[in-house]
Amino acid sequence: MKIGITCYPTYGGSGVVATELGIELANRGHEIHFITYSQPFRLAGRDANIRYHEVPVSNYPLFEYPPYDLALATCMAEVAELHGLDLLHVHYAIPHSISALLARQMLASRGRHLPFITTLHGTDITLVGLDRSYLPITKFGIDESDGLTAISSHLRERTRENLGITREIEVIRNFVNCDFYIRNPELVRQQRPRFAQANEKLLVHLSNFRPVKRVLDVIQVFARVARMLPARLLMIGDGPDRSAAEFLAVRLGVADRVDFVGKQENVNQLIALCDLMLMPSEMESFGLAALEAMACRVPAVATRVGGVPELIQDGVNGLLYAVGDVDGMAQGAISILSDPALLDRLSSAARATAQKEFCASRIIPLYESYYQRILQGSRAGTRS
Ligand code: GMT
Repeated sequence: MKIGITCYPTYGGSGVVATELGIELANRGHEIHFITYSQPFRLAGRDANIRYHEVPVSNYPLFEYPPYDLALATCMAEVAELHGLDLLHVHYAIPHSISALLARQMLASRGRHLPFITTLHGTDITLVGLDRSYLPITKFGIDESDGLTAISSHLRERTRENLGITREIEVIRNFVNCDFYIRNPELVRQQRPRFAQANEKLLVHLSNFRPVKRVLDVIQVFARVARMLPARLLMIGDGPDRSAAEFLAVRLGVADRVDFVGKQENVNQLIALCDLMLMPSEMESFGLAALEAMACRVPAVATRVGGVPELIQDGVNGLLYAVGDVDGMAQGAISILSDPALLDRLSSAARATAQKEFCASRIIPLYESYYQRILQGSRAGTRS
C-alpha cells in the first residue's frame, strides 16, 4: 500500500506512535509518505520505503496566524496525486482530520477518491477537543473520517461520551518494537555508571513535562524514596514544567541526585539502564512511556487513570495509585526497590506484557487489516 501519514512531528506520544508505525509499515514493504511541518524526530537516518514531504507554510504580513491546516491540505492532495497514495492516516484529530477532509474533497473534484483514517491519541479528545472553539469542528472531522481508531478502550468511551460520536471506533492500542526496546546487560554494565553507582537504584521519568504529567509529583515521590535508600532519578524530556521541577528538587534537597537530561533521541538505551519508572500523570489515554519502559524490563509506578489499567495490572507488572498520592507512590517504589525478588518478578511480568500484548509484530498487522477494510469499504461506498 502507499500510505500518507500526518502527525505532530515534535516530541510527544502521538508523533512517536505515528513515526514508529510508518517505520514498521515501511519495513513490511509499504510505501510511506510522511506529510508534516518538520521531519519527525525518530525518522532521522531511516529512508528505505519512506519519503518525507515538508509542508510549506507561507507567512504573509497579512496573516497574523498562518493557515497551516490549509497548507497541509494542499500538500496532502499534491502528494496523494503525485505518488498515487491509497489512503491518508492522520494522528491527532486537530487539525489533521479537517486538512485530510479538504484534501479528499479537492481530489474528489478531480474524480479521485482518497480515503482517510483518523487515530485519536488522547488530549485531542480529553483536553483540546473539549474547548468550545474546537469541539464542533473536531466532531465534524471525526464523523467525516473514512476510518476511526482510538489507542485504548478508555479513549473510545470518552470519545463517545464527550463528543457524542456514535459511529464505530476501532481500538488499536499503542505498541513498542520489542527488539529495539530491550535490556541489553552489556550496555547496562557499560552505561549505567554514567548515572548511578553500583549501590544506587535508578528511577526514570519520561514525558513532555506538561502539567498533565505532574512532574512535580515525580520529584515529590523521588525525594521520599531518596530519604529511605540510595537512589538517583533520570528526568528525560523537556517542557513547560521543567524549571518548576528543577526548583522543587533544589528545595527538597535532592538536586544533586536528579539528572535532567532534556530531550533525547535514543530513549530506549537510557530507559533500559533504570530500575523503575515514575508516571504520576493526571491523565493518560494509554501511557506509551510506561510501555516503552516495561519492554526494557522496567516496571512503572503510575496513576490509575484513563487507559493505564489496560496496560498495567496493579501488583502484577507495576503498581497503580490515585492521582496525587505521592506518599503511596513513594511507599510502593520503596517496597519494590528494597526487595530484589519483587523487583525481578515485576520486571519479568512487565517485559512479558509488552511482548505478548503490545509488540509491533502483533499490533502492526491490526493496522494493515484495518487499512484493507477501509479501502474495500470506500470502494464499495460503505464506511467503517
Ligand atoms: O501526553 C503526551 O505524551 C502527548 C500525547 C500526544 O498526543 O502526543 O500523548 C497521548 O498519546 C500517546 C500515544 O498514543 C499516549 O500513549 C498518551 O497516553 C496520550 N497522552 C494523554 O492522554 C495525556
